[in-house]
Amino acid sequence: MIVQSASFITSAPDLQRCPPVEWPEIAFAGRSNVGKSSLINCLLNRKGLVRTSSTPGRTQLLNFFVINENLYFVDLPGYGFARAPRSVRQQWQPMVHGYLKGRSTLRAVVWLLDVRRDPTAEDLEFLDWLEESNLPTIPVVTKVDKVSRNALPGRLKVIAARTGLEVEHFALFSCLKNTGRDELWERIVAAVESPRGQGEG
Ligand SMILES: Nc1nc2c(ncn2[C@@H]2O[C@H](COP(=O)(O)OP(=O)(O)OP(=O)(O)O)[C@@H](O)[C@H]2O)c(=O)[nH]1
Ligand SMILES: [Mg+2]
Repeated sequence: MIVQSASFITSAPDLQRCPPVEWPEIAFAGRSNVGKSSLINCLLNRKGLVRTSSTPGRTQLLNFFVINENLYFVDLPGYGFARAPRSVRQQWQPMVHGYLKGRSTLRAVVWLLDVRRDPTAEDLEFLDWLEESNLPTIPVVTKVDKVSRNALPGRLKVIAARTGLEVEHFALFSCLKNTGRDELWERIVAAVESPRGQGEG
């Protein structure tokens, strides 16, 4: 994918205040601090476009980016940030679930897991919810630069076993090394081009 233009459009606090549906859309979801914003910057080749942070809970709204004037990326606030204020945690589910369920142009959810961490109960709960909602999901294991080549297959096995997904199903990614960028773009483009499957009625 050649990214000719990429820019931030707006932050929305809920589905109603999202920008008008105009283009196909891809959302990025996962635990706080898993690397969603970094991954978007890497896909777009724009280092500082999306704000990243070592402090979990950086992203608290639905952040819209427009790519090549024909595609939206949506950086979602992460879940599982225990130290976030209660008010933030209580808003998360209606905001994120409401958006994911209600956005007619959403083509897929890119769902991230950290290669070093075993998927948590919250990860599994979110995956279950995606499956129940019939939302096309592109699972990604990110930060693969953080484990050695030898350790990687073992980590992937654990992650696959816990999630019930096949190892081959995961796209592997590293923002640091630019690993997996082309493959993930291919899967995103395929999702954008295919009409939404079941669940759309
Ligand atoms: N080594 C390495 N570090 C990464 C990678 N991706 C992200 N990080 C680091 O992980 C931390 C969190 O990254 P973010 O992209 O801000 O994470 P996020 O998922 O957007 O976090 P929230 O907005 O809090 O939900 C930052 O310190 C990043 O530099 C990667 O592929 N490799
Ligand atoms: Mg973020």
